[in-house]
Amino acid sequence: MSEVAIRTSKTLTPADADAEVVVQGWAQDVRNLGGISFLQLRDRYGIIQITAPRKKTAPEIMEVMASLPRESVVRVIGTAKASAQAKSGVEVLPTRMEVISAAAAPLPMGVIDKVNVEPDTRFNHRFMDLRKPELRAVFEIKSTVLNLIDMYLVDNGFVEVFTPKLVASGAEGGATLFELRYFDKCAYLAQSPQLYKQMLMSTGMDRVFEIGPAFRAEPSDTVRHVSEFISFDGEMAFIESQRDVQKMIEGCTQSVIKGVIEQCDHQLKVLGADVELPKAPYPIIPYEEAVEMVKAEGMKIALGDDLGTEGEKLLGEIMSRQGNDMYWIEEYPEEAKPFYIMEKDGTPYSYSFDLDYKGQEISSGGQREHRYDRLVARMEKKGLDPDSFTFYLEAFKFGMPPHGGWGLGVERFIQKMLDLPNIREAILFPRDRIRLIP
Ligand code: AMO
Repeated sequence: MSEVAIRTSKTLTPADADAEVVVQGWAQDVRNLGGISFLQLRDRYGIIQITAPRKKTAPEIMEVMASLPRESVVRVIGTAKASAQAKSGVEVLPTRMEVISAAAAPLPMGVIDKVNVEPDTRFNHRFMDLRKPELRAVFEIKSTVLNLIDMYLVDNGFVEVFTPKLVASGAEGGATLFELRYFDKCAYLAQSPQLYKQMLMSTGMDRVFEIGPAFRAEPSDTVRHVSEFISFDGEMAFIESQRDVQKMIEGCTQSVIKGVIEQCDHQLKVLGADVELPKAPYPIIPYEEAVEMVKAEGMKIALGDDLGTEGEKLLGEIMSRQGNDMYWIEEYPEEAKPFYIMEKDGTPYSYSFDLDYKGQEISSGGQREHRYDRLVARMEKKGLDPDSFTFYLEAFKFGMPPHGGWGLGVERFIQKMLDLPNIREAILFPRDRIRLIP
């Protein structure tokens, strides 16, 4: 007895002609035309056409096909036949058909229907939404991005670490902290690994990175804010200046985008996305200059003000006209930056930077204040109580090298790389002010 070969839409080819094969997937579409029935069977990679001519097919299979609800999971055993009509050049004539899991009707939303479905309906039934190949492609690309980040950082001597997500104090301002009960204490969900990655700089582990969830109680309902995102953080000790940090991010983002272009050809096609490698080195725009640039384009802004979404977008347009998709904005006013950023003495500025991609901030970082007294003074200046940060400050008292680092929002990076209209398209189950389910 010949063995039945398991095939997917990727591995079934005209070379299988006349072989007995087994294929399985979701019944995307069934057409019963009297003398012949067609089933479009969808799997991870695409579509397999099942063709059942009445004269050559067992009556019980014709019966199953006549009443098969769309999106049911089906296993088909049959004979592969070369076919000029089937897109892949091959179809399967069924000899057995098993409905493994019948789908209820009506479906909460269509998978192939071209009607515009409201985003809320899509996200409410995300498991069904994600049956669309172009939506799943984003997550295959995201997985490649994370893999490429890992490889680049490990190649550059970084150690991957995991810091607590249940924490006693926040690093990025009280307004966006999620508070929760932790036994008999109050705790928070980590907004970033900031305090921990810095503490690690005093251990001798001089290059660390972390890719993990970060939580922000963001009240703003925008296309680039969510309350849970994946943060890619790095911290490096013994830096000469923030330039060392910028060089690392630049190398990493270049390597990742290049890798996506090389490895995700299929996914990019399915998505209809055209990814271009941003021109490097990325131009560096001092904050003061950035303000002048957007002012010259008519924006009302004064030195010291936040560029805001409007300023970032406008700057993105100016930079895009010059052929630059990625660029740095650096040396922000120290007042606008968190306590851990080093001040640029004798100026109102700081050793800080943002990395913007097509008019949107995707990363920020800088050189840290590693001198204990200066750090405590900066905390006090920001209205923070150093006593609530004792565990962190202690690491600066007993030998802390100069250091710097960054945080990069993985979904914002992917959003811009793939030109997705909303950050939520790069998150399987997004969380925001109104969404906690599914
Ligand atoms: P920052 O607060 O700028 O810096 O955050 C770093 C990056 O994280 C992403 N990000 C978000 N993405 C989606 N939704 C949000 N609500 C959200 N908030 C932030 C952005 C942003 O650039 N500790 C510092 C980093 C450092 O200095 O090392 C920090 O967290 O892409």
